[in-house]
Amino acid sequence: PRQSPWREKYPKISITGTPPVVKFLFLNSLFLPFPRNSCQTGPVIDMPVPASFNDITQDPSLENYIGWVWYEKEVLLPLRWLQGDPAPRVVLRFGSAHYYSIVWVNGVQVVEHEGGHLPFEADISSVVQGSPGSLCRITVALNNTLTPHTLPPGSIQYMADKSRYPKNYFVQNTKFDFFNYAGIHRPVVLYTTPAAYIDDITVTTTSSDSVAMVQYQVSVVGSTANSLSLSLRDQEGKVVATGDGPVGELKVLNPNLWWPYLMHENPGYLYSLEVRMQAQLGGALLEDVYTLPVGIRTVHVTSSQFLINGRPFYFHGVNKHEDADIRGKGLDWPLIVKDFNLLRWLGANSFRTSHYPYAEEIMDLCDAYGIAVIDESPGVGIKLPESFGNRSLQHHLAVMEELVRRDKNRPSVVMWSVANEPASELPPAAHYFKTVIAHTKALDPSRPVTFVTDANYALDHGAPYVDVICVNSYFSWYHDPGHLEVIPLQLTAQFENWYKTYQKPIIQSEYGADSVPGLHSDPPMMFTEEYQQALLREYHSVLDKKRKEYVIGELIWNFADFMTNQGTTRVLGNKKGIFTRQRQPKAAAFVLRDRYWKIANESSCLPPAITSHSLFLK
Ligand code: GCB
Repeated sequence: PRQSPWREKYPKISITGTPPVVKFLFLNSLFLPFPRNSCQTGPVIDMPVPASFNDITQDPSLENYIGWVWYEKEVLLPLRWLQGDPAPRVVLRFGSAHYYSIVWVNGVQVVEHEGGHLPFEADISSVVQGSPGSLCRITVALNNTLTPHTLPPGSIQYMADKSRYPKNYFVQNTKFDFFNYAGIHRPVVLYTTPAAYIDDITVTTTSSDSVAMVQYQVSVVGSTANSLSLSLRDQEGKVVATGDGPVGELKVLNPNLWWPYLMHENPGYLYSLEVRMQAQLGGALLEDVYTLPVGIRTVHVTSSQFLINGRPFYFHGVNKHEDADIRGKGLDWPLIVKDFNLLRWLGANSFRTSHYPYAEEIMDLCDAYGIAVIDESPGVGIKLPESFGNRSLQHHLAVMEELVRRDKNRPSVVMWSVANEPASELPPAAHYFKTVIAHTKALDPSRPVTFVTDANYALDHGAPYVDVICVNSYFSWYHDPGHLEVIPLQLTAQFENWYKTYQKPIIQSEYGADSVPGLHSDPPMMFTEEYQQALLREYHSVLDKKRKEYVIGELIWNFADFMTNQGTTRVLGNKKGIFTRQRQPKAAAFVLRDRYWKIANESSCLPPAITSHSLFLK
């Protein structure tokens, strides 16, 4: 159907995640000053949203483009969004855009946002309500430049040597190992709320065997005279608890707990919390209803264990990337669903959102399937001394606020990771990580906090503040390449040194080897499928000893091959995937699959006859 002022085409945000329908035009108007008039920009090209712009055309300058790009789209809003007394609130929301965004509606600036990977939105009611029936123009200016104070940080290097580089030549340097894809990466939606509306809900849960408590806090904006009622339904639709008011506690008898995949025959159990608000506004009675999925579970960390619902949890999982052919970091439903099927095929119960927050659509499926998540901020590659200063710190705190606000109610999120492989051996890292971690804990006292380190255990200034030590190592790859025989000694020493120093549980948060699918050698040589398998097996034999003590998890680097900057150690990207970028298994995937199912079957929580096939489909 075609849209018209009487037909709603742009879906209200729905908790089930509506596939995107908005397509933007990308305006090829680099470096034009703004505000500007779209008819002055010259030729435009079609640019799908969501997608990275880099790989969409045949133009190499767009692939590696750094600077401002413009998107524009005209839409018609349904008349009923623009009328009424009071009229509804109309909101324009971006799931994420990389990196710095300025948004105008009908030429009026409505929002500015710094940072990719996280949502932002603008109340555009006053702009659109004046002109019912006419087109509404949405314009976005987006800049992907990374500086020492962005997250992730980067730096622009001008090449002044005129004998070697053209005039004004510069490159974007980064200290992370994935392609700096840019564009409007996640769905853009328009939605309405009543003029008085539910702005935020916070839910935490506690439980004993037969009783659970769901603590809630609701904030309403737009009215002070309002009433709130809450009801919690189980998966059969039966109301199991009710409450009222902005703060309170719901009591659930004989709760169905939220369990991770492979830890229970019915993982990912979600209740549904319906919050209903009524408010009097200027003689009108307004009602807003929001339904939040709620998983009842607890998380605790001891000196050697990670407990979910009081039972030891071992992370047998992966690190991922949002990355694919053509669409780059653009959200892609078929890929998302394929990846969850592969995770369950593999017997993986967890992943880390290396190295930035993933799409809400992905997180929804983690909640529903019981995949435990270490939710990582975009704090990757914090290496420059100036990136530990106050300006960077303040931005990092703001990013943690956005991330916690977005994901705090997700049962799948069992730990926050504030950074990956920062230069934590630098003395300013102590104050920096103490502050970021304390702030994150203040925002969310219910979850442990970590960051992922590759620093020497004796020199790391951030480790004193984490709840769990997450350590990355690449023995017999970046160190002693080709020497698989060093792994048992070096990996054992790694674990023992960290544990002796901190007496905190440890996750092997990365390990792995590149392999080019189809390359073979016996004895194994680097870059072959056999070498990747052999390296994994060497790591596993040490992990098997240490997981009986204080090692609480292992996350392979990486789930799938992914694109990086070009360089002498990267052949069309990083090849440490156990799946190719097109999601076909390499030999290592079968090694890992055998291992993960074996570990899952050891758990006393599982029925004995569990097989990969019986749990594959939920
Ligand atoms: C790491 C990084 C990760 C890289 C990986 C590698 O330590 O955390 O982002 O991709 O090593 O393969 O070099």
